[in-house]
Amino acid sequence: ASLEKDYNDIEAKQGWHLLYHALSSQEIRTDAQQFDFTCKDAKRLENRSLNRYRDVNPYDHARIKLGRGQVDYINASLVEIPAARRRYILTQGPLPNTTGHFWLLVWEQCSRAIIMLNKTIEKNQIKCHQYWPLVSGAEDRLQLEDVGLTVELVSQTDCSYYTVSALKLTDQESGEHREVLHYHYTTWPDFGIPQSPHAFLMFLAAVREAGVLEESVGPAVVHCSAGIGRSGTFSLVDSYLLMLERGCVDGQSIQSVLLTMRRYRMGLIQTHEQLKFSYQAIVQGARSLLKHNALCDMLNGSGASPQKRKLAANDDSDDETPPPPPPRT
Ligand code: PTR
Ligand code: PTR
Ligand code: PTR
Repeated sequence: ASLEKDYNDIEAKQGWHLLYHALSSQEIRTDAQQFDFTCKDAKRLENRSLNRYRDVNPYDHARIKLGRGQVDYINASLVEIPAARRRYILTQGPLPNTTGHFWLLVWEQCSRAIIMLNKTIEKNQIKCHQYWPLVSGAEDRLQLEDVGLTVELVSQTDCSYYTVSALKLTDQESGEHREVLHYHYTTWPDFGIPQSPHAFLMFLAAVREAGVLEESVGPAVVHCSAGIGRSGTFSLVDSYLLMLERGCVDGQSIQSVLLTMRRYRMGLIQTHEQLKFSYQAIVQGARSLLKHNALCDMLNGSGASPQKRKLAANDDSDDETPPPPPPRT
């Protein structure tokens, strides 16, 4: 209830823009003294071509180092939210020359899933390399010579606004292989928001149901183009809802959790609309929690087929789900 009150208060004051910018200056003011917020490794000459954007870099203290191979650098950060007992790897969309590094990261960190929130081409520009195979079968597998891995498409399920692929990642040296799930949200523009909180929550529930965010497996890899705007929105909503589910919010506001997450990777959430959307998704997710006790139950029962979820996603006004917060402008 206090969440909704917070939301309505900010909305009544048209306060999203102000709040968003206040958070960004607070990020810079309070945290610089406490943490080692340098990005020295990202700025090394030999690593320059490994960054997609010159202004989006991993902090040294939270960057993930690659083990084997010649390069230990990748633009990726380990984001931890102890209160939610969640960890994610947030990273940029791979470049042609970092695709091997990306898959090595997935292999070495034992990630079970990749959550991709962008399209490879947006506004007529390449925003991410086509780093996974689109055609199934061993003949069409991706060979990553530089890191000794191959990636094969095993199966693919289209759920209208997102696609789930099962990929088989094999270590050439040992012959060991693992399944990695690829969740691709295909309708979330950069610097924009998903079509509705409900659609987003359905996607989140599908990811959760697969168990790939659990503590018992390696952290999921979450990326968009820069790995901060959309990836930050996804992780904040998932974490805060989890804190509500576990009853361990303990007075922490959504803003304070976002600020904590920004200590691990800069710039998480890129616009005031994304911030507002995060609140909407959390408020709506929390309402269904009150009714059903778990987010997944809101989505027409656990074990629902992707097709059933798709149908429900197109119907934002179904009886099960209370009306969303006031529409965005
Ligand atoms: N953005 C370029 C690409 O996508 O290919 C690569 C690039 C990387 C460009 C880093 C500039 C970069 O920053 P700097 O000029 O600081 O090396
Ligand atoms: N588990 C998925 C399925 O059953 O469709 C996809 C999958 C199947 C993934 C096999 C990897 C697989 O390889 P292996 O069983 O040899 O690990
Ligand atoms: N300097 C780039 C820009 O402003 O275009 C960096 C950037 C690009 C930042 C995309 C965020 C972006 O969005 P996302 O993190 O959602 O891919």
